[in-house]
Amino acid sequence: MSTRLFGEPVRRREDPRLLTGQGRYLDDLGRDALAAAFVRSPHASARIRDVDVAPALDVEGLVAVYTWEDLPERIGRPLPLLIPHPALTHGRTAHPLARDVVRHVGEPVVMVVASDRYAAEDACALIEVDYEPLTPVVGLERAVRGDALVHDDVPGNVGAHLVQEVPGADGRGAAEAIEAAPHTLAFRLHIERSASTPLEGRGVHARWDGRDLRVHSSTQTSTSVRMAVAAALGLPLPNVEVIAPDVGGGFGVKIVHPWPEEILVPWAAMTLGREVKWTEDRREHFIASAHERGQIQDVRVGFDDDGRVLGLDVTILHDHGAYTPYGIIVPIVTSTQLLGPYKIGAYRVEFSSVYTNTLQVTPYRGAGRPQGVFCMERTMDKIARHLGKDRAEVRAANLIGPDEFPYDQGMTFQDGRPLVYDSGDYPRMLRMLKELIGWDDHVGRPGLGIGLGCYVEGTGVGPYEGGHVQVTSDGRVHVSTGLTSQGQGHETAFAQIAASELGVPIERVSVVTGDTRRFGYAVGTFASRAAVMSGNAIALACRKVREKALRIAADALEADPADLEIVEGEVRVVGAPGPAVPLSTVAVLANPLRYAFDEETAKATQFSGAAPPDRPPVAEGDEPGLEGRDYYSPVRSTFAAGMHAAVVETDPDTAEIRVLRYAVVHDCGRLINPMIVEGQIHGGVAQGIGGALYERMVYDEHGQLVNASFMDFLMPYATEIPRVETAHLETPSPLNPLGIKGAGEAGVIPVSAVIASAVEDAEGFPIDRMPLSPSELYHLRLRHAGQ
Ligand code: MCN
Repeated sequence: MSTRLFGEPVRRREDPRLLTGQGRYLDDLGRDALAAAFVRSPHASARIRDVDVAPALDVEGLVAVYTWEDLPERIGRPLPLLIPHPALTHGRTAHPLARDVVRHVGEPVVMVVASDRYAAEDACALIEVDYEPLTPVVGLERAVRGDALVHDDVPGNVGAHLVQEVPGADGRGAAEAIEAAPHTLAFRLHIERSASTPLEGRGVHARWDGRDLRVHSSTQTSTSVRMAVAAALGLPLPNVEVIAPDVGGGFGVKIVHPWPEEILVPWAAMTLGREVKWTEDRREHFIASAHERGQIQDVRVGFDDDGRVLGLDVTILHDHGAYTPYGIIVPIVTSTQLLGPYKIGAYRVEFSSVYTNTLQVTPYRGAGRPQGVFCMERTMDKIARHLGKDRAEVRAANLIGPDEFPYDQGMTFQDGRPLVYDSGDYPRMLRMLKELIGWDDHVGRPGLGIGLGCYVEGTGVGPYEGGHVQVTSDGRVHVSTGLTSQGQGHETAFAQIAASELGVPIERVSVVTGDTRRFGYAVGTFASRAAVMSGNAIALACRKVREKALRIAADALEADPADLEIVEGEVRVVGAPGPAVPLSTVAVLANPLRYAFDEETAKATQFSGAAPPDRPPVAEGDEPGLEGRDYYSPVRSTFAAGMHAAVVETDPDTAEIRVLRYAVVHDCGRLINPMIVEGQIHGGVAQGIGGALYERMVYDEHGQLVNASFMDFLMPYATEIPRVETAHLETPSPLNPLGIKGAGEAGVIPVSAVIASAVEDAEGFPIDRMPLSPSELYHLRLRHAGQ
């Protein structure tokens, strides 16, 4: 079998386990643990006058009840603000349990620990919290009026305000460029709130043995949870382990760290000296985790007769809910990556991020990009319509050329580094897309529409990620990296990288992620960064191991290491089928305590059992063992890109929107595994169709989320998702050794823009808001017909 596995569509090795129910998720652990449950606020805005826990104390099985007052000082502090920004002048985070005010429905007020979840929930139901309801701030229009405040000390509810301006080549600002342009347009776009909604909600399990704390969490960032828990509980880092078991999806919501429950459950486990577990239920996930997407965007654009954009001015109003644990990353990403694959004359973007008495906002797959792409692509379509031009042609007139890389957009990426696109071929990508969907052959007829959308995505954000690779004396390769997996197929893709780098069959490679016992330093899985960051770190660690293996084997083969290669797990002279040294043997030779795993290796190395060292490790200064660790830290992010097109049909009577075809051309640099990337894109497109046509968080004027269940929050079924036709373009990134760009979020990013483009084509009037339900489309038809 071949060991050149990089780029092959290897079947996901984790799937048989996960698909046959062998996965071990958070709730599979700690079957005998005490259960935690929470009393959560039923009000969107209220002062807590009193909490009476007495009625709950007689519940059989009750173990403990905690309010904010019961928490030690270091646990009761407001949770950390993870990504501060100078523009976030009024950042606010919640206390783990509400102190004296609640600011959204679902905010935790009391924690109950009991023998099982039934008892814990019974006790929660008996606890009496006396609230003084306050006027809730719901909706962006209400928030900016500023006549009621979410936080008393945040005037006008404005948490952050930022203006960024990139003048054109002639030095003119956007306002001036728009003023002078032959054509101008102005319009407003709305995107409603949605959420990650992974199949598995959040959950924490903790066990304290008097010295060490072991925490399992359904998280995207186990190392950060570890640091947060250690800091909050005052424990030295080596005494805290955090493990992400199998995680049933995250899609962004599980990057927040620590969640209040991630501090409270371990603290309760330590305080009580018992295992404690909390598993989020679906309603809790809707009202007490995080949402995203809600934004209003006002656009002014100036362009020439060819549709080239001369000036673009965008004003964004972002709803970040009641708290800002993740700072203002979402509107920052929208505003900095809005320009997509285009050369825009002059650009000005301004956003205000405002508090409302709704659930907090943190990144959800795409993280602000779907809103930005919606803005840019609606703009392209409106320009085409205004000029009577083909929509693809207008885009082509604005695309960055293949010889213009590195291309500096003049903005600053969210990590503070310059926003420079590293490589790509956007015109070719557009040609590929047009051919794939049959753009030029599409025959328009009422009710049938075609649309398209383009985007770029900064992926593989730093600062670093690491990899450790160890070859053991049975010839197996053990790979570990600190970031976590939620279903992306890392076990397979990272094994492919290691197998290719080390020249071993993939069956011999095992991969561990998200376990701080195996790898303690990591940033986490988000922002489509795992493949770029851990993939390269693992490759670099493998290269160290390879170098050492060749050096040791060279001794045995009496050859020059430069003349050696590893094929099928054996070191041999390049191109010579003669004598070879298996990596198992090299691993034994690399360890002064020479313990051969099997008889064959014992014979080859003349060592069996734990023989005393007869000589020092192989070379002066070498560490024992055939293993290596390395870190990868990028100079800046690498830019993936994609273009999507869809054909939709809208029902003349019911206004139902059906997606008949969906085509994707995608460039994530060198593909590690095209099948995994396609799976990621398909999943993303499905999530995007959900966001375009079905999913929204509906708050009433009291701040109650009225569709907080899967009965009322519509997700698409497989029946609503067409087969996604995918083509790849591979422009390797010059920024990292493997030439990779990220892929995990890509599928979702342009979907709302693409569907809007297609529905607009079918209906003939502007589509300026997402999601779009049949009843909304019906009312738009009436309005357009003047009724
Ligand atoms: N890949 C590849 N070749 C490339 C790039 C990526 O083969 N050139 C593979 C990678 O090896 C990996 C997968 O594609 O198996 C995604 O890689 P990457 O783009 O690095 O994304 P991450 O692994 O960092 O995953 C995070 C990303 C994000 S940000 C969200 S949100 C998301 C997503 O992945 N959440 C997911 N996809 C998800 N998929 C599942 N099943 N569950 C989630 O919660």
